[in-house]
Amino acid sequence: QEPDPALGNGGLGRLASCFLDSMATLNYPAWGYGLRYRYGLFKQIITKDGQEEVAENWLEMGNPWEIVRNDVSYPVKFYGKVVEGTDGRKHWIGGENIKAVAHDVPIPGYKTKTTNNLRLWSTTVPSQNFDLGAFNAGDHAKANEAHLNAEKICHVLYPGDESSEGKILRLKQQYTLCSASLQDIISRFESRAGDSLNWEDFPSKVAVQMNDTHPTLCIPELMRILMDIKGLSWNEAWSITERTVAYTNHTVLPEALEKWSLDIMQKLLPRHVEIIETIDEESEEAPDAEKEDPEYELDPFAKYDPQLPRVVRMANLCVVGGHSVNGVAEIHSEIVKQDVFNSFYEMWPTKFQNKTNGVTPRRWIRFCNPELSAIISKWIGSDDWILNTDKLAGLKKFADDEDLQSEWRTAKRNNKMKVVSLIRDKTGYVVSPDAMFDVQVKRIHEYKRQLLNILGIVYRYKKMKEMSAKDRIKSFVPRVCIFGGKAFATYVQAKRIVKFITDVAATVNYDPDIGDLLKVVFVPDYNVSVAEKLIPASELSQHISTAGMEASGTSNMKFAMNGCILIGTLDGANVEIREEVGEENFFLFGAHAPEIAGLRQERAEGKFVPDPRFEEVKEYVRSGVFGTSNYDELMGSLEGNEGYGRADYFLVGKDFPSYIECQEKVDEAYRDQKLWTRMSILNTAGSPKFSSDRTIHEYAKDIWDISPVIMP
Ligand code: DL6
Repeated sequence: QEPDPALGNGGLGRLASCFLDSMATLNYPAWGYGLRYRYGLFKQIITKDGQEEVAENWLEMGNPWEIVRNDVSYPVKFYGKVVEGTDGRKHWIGGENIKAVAHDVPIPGYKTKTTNNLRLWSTTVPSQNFDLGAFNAGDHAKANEAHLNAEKICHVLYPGDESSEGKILRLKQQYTLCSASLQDIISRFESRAGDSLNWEDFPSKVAVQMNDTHPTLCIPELMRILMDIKGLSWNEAWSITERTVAYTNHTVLPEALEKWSLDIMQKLLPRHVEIIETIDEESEEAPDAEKEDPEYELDPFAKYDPQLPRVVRMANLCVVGGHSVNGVAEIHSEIVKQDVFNSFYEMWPTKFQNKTNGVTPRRWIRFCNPELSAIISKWIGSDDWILNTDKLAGLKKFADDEDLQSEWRTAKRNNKMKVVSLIRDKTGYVVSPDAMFDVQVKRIHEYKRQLLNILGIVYRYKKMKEMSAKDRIKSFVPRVCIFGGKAFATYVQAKRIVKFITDVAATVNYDPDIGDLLKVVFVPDYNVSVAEKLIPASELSQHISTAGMEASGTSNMKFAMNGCILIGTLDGANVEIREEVGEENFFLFGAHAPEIAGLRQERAEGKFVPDPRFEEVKEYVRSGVFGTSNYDELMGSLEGNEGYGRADYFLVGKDFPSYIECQEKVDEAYRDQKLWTRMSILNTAGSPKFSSDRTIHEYAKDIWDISPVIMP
């Protein structure tokens, strides 16, 4: 009955959850660290004006799954200054002092006694910081100031960072996570080593995997602790840090690669800036091959534009400081090597690896789809597949078996019935379980191209309206088109897309000419619990990002495992899913990654000639069919109208014709239910690779150098 923990944002955090499940199940001695956000990101409410955000108070009723460890807490400092002590060491003194307190969430493995730990930090003040004098003098606000300052660090995930207060808060969050977690790791290392403490052993006992760049400060923080507190030399500390820390890159979008203002960092973390500057100087010995591409030049500081304030590029620091850098799908890891971090790659080719993401089959088949799980176990002959997904391949030989096909369809239909109720409860819309369930659920982002999907739906609707009732029924397969996902609160274009989808729904769903032939639904507040219902009920799912922009995607894997057929571009893990399930069981469309730069150039030069069907659909939207909202900004952004956007940067117009043609093939395939069920079975049978167990074995072997430890 408890709500979902509001600890994450999208695929990045959910991947970490799957990894925790796999690490425990496979008996790897590995912990997760994070912040215990009181309100998470936000709760999404859909109104006639689009998305609204309210605080997500997931801890309102307490959290029965955590153990508060008041005995495990660490001091964390901000601001202050650095002085050199008589001992020759640097001392970071003064400033603001807070305390991070551990909250432990046990992560039990499946069919093993191993239970690992997810340690989440909450922030408060050391008790002596309560200003009793001010309180008794009636200045309650002043007395509470320190508390509020400390506690707000863990109030929300991704606090708005347009203001400088917001930026400082985010940096405080990142540093709190790194500092408290490293102090915790080091204290365990020291207490286990006892009298035979030898810092040289540290990298063979500890591996720190930085999940994207938010924990980058682990690098200077580990250096600081080793040098300033434990008394090691720079060279000793650097060698230990480098061998301990590794980095996973989860995005190549330039705007998502974190850059921190040196000014802010200097004030908040003066000792860390000294350390980063020394790392920078040392790394300058390496050849600077990046002159033509200053955005990604080697050193962690952007010096290329003297007009701009200096920033620290966190990803560069991770690459310099870590012993391993990995992308999260084959195509993404290639882009990391050949493009984003090419000069680093040329210098340190062996540092770069690929670790294709995965998802846990325990949650994403066995738990969320019990009916399909029972069918799989029956036909494979055991439930071993839950621990060994390779066994799923055993379904292949039954793909055309009529009995399996009939059981498979019944399970899908029952799952669809549950979603019919969910949709009615959450949106009021009544949809038919006989229609194809076509789903796109993920964060709302221009590169993920929900706009391409909804414009495809608008095109379909327009064609339906132009036909006689008889032709309409003959020409189109009935569909329920389901969307879900949050737009970041300050991402205006993403919020316009949400509003547009709900406007289309409000017109189409009440059109008596259309009936059950087409329904459009936006499920509010998409989260893991909603995904657990939608994914098992889906028949077609959309993974339609501009090629090269989605690092991996993980819901694509969950859908495929649950016998849902994908329509997608050659991007992220789609590429590998298509290879595994067979190209005839995947609906492919769109431009390929190596073409994208050229296509953008073509647009910029005004050489792109849009398909007449794309012009037609935009015109239709502008004609006001979906209400009086002004869609000029949205449609204008697809036209290279400089006033509105970046000349269809995400190439919706370019891919539109191949997308709608591909959707026609989807209809055709769905009409043949035997063929469709075969494709569905082969998707499940082709998904063994996408278990996070496989991914975790690879991290353990290639990066962490650890083996399973079976608890006695
Ligand atoms: O690797 C997990 C997940 C990928 O599946 C998605 O493709 C990718 O977009 C996501 N990346 C991020 C990066 N975020 N930031 N900041 O969320 O990672």
